This record gives sequence, C-alpha cells and structure tokens, in this order.
Amino acid sequence: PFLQRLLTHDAFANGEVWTTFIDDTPDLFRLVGSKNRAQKVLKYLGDVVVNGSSIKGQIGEPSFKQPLYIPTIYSQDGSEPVDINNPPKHGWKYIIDEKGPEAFAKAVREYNGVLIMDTTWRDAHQSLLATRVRTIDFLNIAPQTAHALANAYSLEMWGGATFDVSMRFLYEDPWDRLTKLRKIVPNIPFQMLLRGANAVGYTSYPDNVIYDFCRKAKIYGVDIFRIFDSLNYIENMKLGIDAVKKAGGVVEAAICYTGDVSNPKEKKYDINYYLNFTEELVNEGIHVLGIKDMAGLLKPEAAEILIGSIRKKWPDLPIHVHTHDTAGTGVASMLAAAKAGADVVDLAIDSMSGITSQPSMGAVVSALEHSELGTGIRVENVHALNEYWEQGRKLYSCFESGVLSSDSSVYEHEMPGGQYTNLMFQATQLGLGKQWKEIKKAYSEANKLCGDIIKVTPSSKVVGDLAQFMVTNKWSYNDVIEKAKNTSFPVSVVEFFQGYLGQPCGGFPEPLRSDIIRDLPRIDGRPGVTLQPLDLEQLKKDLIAKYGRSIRDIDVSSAAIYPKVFAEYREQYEKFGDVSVIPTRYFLCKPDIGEEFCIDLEEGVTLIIKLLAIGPLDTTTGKREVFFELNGETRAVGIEDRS
Ligand code: 3PY
Ligand code: ZN
Repeated sequence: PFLQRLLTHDAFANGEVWTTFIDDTPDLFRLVGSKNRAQKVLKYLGDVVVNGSSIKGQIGEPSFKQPLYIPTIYSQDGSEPVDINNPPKHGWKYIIDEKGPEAFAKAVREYNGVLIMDTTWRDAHQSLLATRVRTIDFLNIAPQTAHALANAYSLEMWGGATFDVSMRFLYEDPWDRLTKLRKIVPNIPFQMLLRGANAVGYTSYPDNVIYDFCRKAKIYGVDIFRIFDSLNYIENMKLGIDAVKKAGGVVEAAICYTGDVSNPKEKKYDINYYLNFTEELVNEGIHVLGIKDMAGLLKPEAAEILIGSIRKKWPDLPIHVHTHDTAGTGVASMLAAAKAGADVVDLAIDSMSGITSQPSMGAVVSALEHSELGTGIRVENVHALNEYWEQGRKLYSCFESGVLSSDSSVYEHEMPGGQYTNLMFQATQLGLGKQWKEIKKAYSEANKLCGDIIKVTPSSKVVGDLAQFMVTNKWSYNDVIEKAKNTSFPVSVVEFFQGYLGQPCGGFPEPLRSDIIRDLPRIDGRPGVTLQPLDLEQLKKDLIAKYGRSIRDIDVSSAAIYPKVFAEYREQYEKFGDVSVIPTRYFLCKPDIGEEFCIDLEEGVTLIIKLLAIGPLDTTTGKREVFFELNGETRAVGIEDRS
C-alpha cells in the first residue's frame, strides 16, 4: 500500500519529486493498508453497537436515519439542471487568486447588489447544534453548494469553535475538512473566524504560533480571515491583522458590537466609540471591515445608524455585517444594513437559521430579489440546499439545545448566540432549568462587575463563569463586591482581571480588580508580548518521536494550540483510524441487525458493511464479539463491554 500511495501521489505522478520527497510527504505514512483501516472502522462501529455512542453532548439518537437525499441545482436562469460533474462557475475567489486582496475589496465595494456569506458550515451549527456537524455532511452537499452559491462573497467554514470541537468531540482533523472541501469548492472564497491573538483557542498564544497558523490556514485554503478581539483591544487586533496580511489573506477586521447605538442613553458603546475603533482599524490597512454582532443586539434602527455613519465617513471601505437572530429581528437588521450601505451580510440556509443562528438566507435573498440590492443567488437553489439541511438538522437532532424560540431579553443579558445555547443546555442538564432566568440575570450582573465589557469568546466565558459562580453560591452583585477579597473565583475570571485577555474598554473596575487578583501578576498591555516564542521545530521532532513520520506541519500547529486535545485526538486515531468517513447515522448510533450500508474509505475504496450479530458477554475478558459482514466476508471484532 505504501508503494501504491507513492506511485499515485499527485506530485509523484506529475514528476515533481525531489530527493527528500518521501521525508517531506508525511501523507504517504498516514494511510496504512485499507484492510487495517477497515478493521479499525469496524472496531469503532462495534464499540457503538456494544456501548452506544460516546460523543459528548449527545442525547438520544438522530430523529432522521435515512440516507440523505441530495437535491438538484438549476442554472441561474432556471432553464436546466446543473450537471454537478461540471466545474462550477468562477466565483469571487477567482479575483482574490488572480488579483489579490486589495482588488477583491475594491470589486466587492463596486458590486451593485448585496453579497452574502453563508454561515451554515460554521457559525450556524456552532450556534444551533453545539458545533457537531461533521465533515462528511458538508462534503455530501459541497458540489451542489459550489454551484448554487457561486456568487457568494464567502462560505464561513472554519475557525471559531470548529477547530477544537472537531478534534475534541468528533475525532476528526480540522485541516482535513479544509482540504477536502477546498477540492470540491474551488470557486467560492472560504472564510474563517480568527480570534485575534487567541487564534482558534481561548487564550493568548506566542506571536510566532499565530503567524505560523495563519500562513498554513491560507495555504490550506482559507481566503478571508475575520479577525476580532474579544475586548475590541486594538493591540491584540494588530497582531492578527499583521499575521493575515503576511499570509496573503484578505484581512476582514471586525468590530465586536455591543450595547445599542439607537438608544440615546447609551453612554459607553455609542456611535463615537465605533467610529473611533473603525478609524484605528482602517489605519492598520485592513481590506474589509466586519461588524460582528455576536449576540444579535444590532436592531434595524441601530444597523441603519451604525452602517450609515461608517459608510458616510469611509465611502470606499467594504462593510460586512454579522448578526444572530436571537431576538428575532435578524432579517430586518440585515435588510436595514444592506440599505444603509453594507456590502455583505451573513445568512444561514433556512433550516439552519433563526434563533441563536444567523437570519434565514431564503428570507433575505427573496426579500431583495427584485430590488437593486439583489444577491446574485437564485432563491430556488437556496430552497434546494435547504431540502438537504432540513434532513441534516434532524440527523443532528441529538445535539439540539432545546432553544425553541426567539428571546428578546437578549437585549438585556447580551449573551452571544453560541454561548446562549450552551448555557441553556448546561442549565437544563444540571437540573437548573428553572434557574435559567437566574442565570440570565446573573449574566448581566456579572457583565457589570467586569466593567460592562464586550462579550464574545473568550471574554464571554469569563462573564458566563462568573454568572454560574454567582448562581451556584446564590450571590448578588453586592455579595461579589463585598466578599471578593476572601474568595477564590473561577480561573477564567481571575485571569481576565489579571489582564490575560487584554485591556477592556474603560479599564478594569477597581477596587474589584485588586480585591480579586491580590498579589498575582498584572498585565497592563498586550498579554502575548511577554510570551516566549514556541519552538515549533522542536515540537515537530517531539511529535514525530511520539507518533511517527505521519506527522505533518499542520499537526504541529494543532498541537501548538491544543496540546492536550491533539494528544487525545491522536490516541483516538490510533485506535479507530479516520472515523470522519463513517456516515453520521452510524457514527452516532448502531445499525439494525441485517442493515447494510457503505463507507467510502477513500476514492475507489468502498466498504459494504452489515451488522450480523452481537455475541454474549465473555465474563473473563469483559468483552463481546460483534459480527459484521464486510464486503461479503464475515468479520468479528472483540469489544470491551463498558456497560
Ligand atoms: C467564536 O469565537 O467562536 C464565535 O463564534 C464568536 O462569536
Ligand atoms: Zn456569530
């Protein structure tokens, strides 16, 4: 198998070999023989048969178990079905690749209509389904998406929580997701969410890790980087901006939106605050301005004021607006933003939209269809993609948070979309269901205690942790102030007050800061400045020593950002191989006896599998034998029964 991989490797076949080819091509070592891989897949399936799924956060089984139906996409004029095997139309990616980020930004600004970013592959499932949607379910609809959304500004498909969740909970490699989707969608720009100095993590990393990560993300297929900082702290932003610029990506620097610019009583986050921050970002030479309304606080009136004012002051600056539909005003806000001069708005395919996710794509595309702000997307094709995602949503029903409706109290508690679903889910799990109201109240109070800060990952975690601490201890706002000196607070809270996330707008509240951190170190500038560079070469050597020559440079990045998560993921990988190829229905729950299904291990290597029987418990080994038919032959796997 090694020789076969070598001979069929693209570079080898094209004669692009060099003397260190084998050393430089760890992929050759990744794919052990398909027989061995098939056995590992059976081991995973057998484990689910005997012990049930161990995927964290899963409750019950998918409510939809049929194979997913793949809809037909039609040509832009609706006259004929698209042949999915034909290459999709050139999209905006062509301009980025051929002419570079500046020319792309200019072309976006000059475009007459409003463009869209589809968030279905990232924020939508992060907000609705605990980020659990797997690569295979994007791959299944990727060819159709490439045709249907050919005129989209971008597909958001990476970053945010997807990076760690895919390794941590889905046992799949985020870089593989990027590579595989890039191959099928060559025409639409890919966008990722970069948490500035925190990259795709929850803490500051040494600068060299950020530069290295952005360089690789660009090489592997990310075109547009939405960079934000969870406190709108410009020094953290500068690092992300510079790293993306050096990587050659489109710099979409985002303002995180909080408060309410339409409220005359708004004192802290008023229009001047946003205009000043925009000015600071523009001075950094950004390509696009993102407005990141992570909690869905941008009311239609506020969108008009905010985008209108920025547009007036910077007529040439492309503006891209992001919101969450938590209160239910998302569609109205995106229409208002478009009318006020936004170039791009964020939407999700209908069945993956609404509540804590983005507003509905079908709704906005239809609403603008006959206006001068058309999106260049055929609404019937959005409906077609929606037929797929209606099934997809049900396939992942076991990760639904239980949030069933919009909640206009978000204007008070200001929880970001993803965190809202998480906290509500956790509250219910802990039996705190009836205390959900208390958590929301505590969340607003915790925010005030922190100094009324911007709340988005990771600063939102600080506020969430403090809120949960207050609810658990039944503490009021005043209790925290009075008892702070003698209390041990959650680590995230202490570190925030030490300055490990950066400097909040208006500074830290005193004397609370001093009471909480006492004689711990204080950081009064950019936290990353004091971090020593990480020796990535040494890390690579260590990883190779541990895992062998299959370690790629991108694995080094994963391990640099998430050492423990990466180690656990590799452990799982050694045991079960690449489980990302298993269809979700069988990844999450066992097949019926006699049910036959297919797994494509790789192109041209298909396993036809049938569950035959489950053997009795062997009380000496604690194991059961599970019998499968694999491509016509009976195979048994011994599985430890943990029940
Ligand atoms: C993330 O950082 O994951 C976010 O989605 C912030 O809104
Ligand atoms: Zn978001």
